[in-house]
Amino acid sequence: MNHFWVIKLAIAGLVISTASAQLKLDYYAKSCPRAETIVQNFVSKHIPNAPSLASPLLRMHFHDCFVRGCDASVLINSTSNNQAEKSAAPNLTLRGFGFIDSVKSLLEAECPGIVSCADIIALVARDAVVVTGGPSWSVPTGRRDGTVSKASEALANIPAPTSNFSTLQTKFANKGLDLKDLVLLSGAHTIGISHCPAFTNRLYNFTGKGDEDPSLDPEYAANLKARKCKTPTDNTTIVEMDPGSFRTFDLHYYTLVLKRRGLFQSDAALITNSLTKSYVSELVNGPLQTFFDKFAESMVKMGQVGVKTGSAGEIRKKCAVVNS
Ligand code: HEM
Ligand SMILES: *[C@@H]1O[C@H](CO)[C@@H](O)[C@H](O)[C@H]1NC(C)=O
Ligand SMILES: *[C@@H]1O[C@H](CO)[C@@H](O)[C@H](O)[C@H]1NC(C)=O
Ligand SMILES: *[C@@H]1O[C@H](CO)[C@@H](O)[C@H](O)[C@H]1NC(C)=O
Ligand SMILES: *[C@@H]1O[C@H](CO)[C@@H](O)[C@H](O)[C@H]1NC(C)=O
Ligand SMILES: CC(=O)N[C@H]1CO[C@H](CO)[C@@H](O)[C@@H]1O
Repeated sequence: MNHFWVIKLAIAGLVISTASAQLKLDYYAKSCPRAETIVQNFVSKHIPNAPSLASPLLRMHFHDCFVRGCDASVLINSTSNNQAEKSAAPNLTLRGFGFIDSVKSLLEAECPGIVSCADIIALVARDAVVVTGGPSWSVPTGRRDGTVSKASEALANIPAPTSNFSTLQTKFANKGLDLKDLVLLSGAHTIGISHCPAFTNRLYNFTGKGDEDPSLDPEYAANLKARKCKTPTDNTTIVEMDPGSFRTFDLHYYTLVLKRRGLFQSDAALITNSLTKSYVSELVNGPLQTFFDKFAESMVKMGQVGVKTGSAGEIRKKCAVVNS
């Protein structure tokens, strides 16, 4: 074999090994052909009866992907010698673990040991968005489940609601996501709720002088203090992030952000940078379908962050514990 062919074969080998580290559409076509239908049917049957679950199921995919890649590490229970991601502050308010377990049971009954918990999270997130009136998209599958989950890594990788623009930019860039992805994925806040502690600093003591965050619409701040987070220590009241349409996937979140009514500093940060600010305006002024298409693209991108494929990781039998 001459030099030329050795190089060509080496390149082909590289291409093949990268390709095998990728997800693909309809990965379960042969191994579990009804998998996606089973997930979709379960979501469309149960979410209308428990509409408040759609949003945390979408958020779960985000939290999963930002820590060790989309490998269902977010689902692992803590043990006596390990504080898992679940026990980290950002996860205190995650919900929907039982929902994922129910889907997993159905899939284990259909085809044991085949469908990963990580793929279930990605499929459920997509199908939950659809139920709220949002876009649908094809979810590349073939993720494998990780075996490690650490609370400290959740804290380090998931942006806090108090994050400023540069922190958001960095934390997204660390996952291969750009500023458009940041704007589009923040659009997930068009559905769901927050607890007061994620933003009470903006209402009561922004700089340690008993002041409000000047970047929050003062009328809205007054309203939140009078009707929602009545004391600085309230940790139980919930607040709609997109009041008026918090169960509908629409553009209204961005309208609020432009009106300085984004609930978190991280929402407000989107208009502190000229590029992201103009992108927010562009989305608000564009057709809903453009937001839907772009959001879907960013979800697919987020869903590929650090995925484990091939023989990496495992297919967990129970999503909350690694296989023994
Ligand atoms: C840009 C950085 C982000 C920050 C700082 C952030 C922060 C937060 C916080 C603090 C909450 C409220 C939790 C609570 O108090 O109950 C929340 C809720 C939520 N987040 Fe984000 N988030 C971000 C990006 C995302 C992304 C990328 C997604 C999904 C694509 C997402 C989806 C959601 C959803 C759907 C909820 C509502 C959850 C519910 O109703 O229980 N967020 N987020
Ligand atoms: C953003 O927040 C980080 C972390 O708190 C801080 O170090 C940085 O100085 C802030 N950047 C700006 C521009 O305020
Ligand atoms: C605001 O924060 C400062 C500094 O942390 C603290 O000394 C002060 O007591 C707080 N004020 C209120 C009203 O909570
Ligand atoms: C809320 O605050 C109370 C009193 O400070 C505390 O006992 C409780 O654990 C907190 N709950 C949550 C969900 O953080
Ligand atoms: C994981 O933890 C939850 C909450 O503590 C518990 O209900 C569930 O049974 C645990 N799952 C497994 C498989 O141990
Ligand atoms: C859903 C979940 O697992 N929440 C946990 C978050 O962390 C706290 C404190 O470690 C646990 O008590 C919760 O069970």
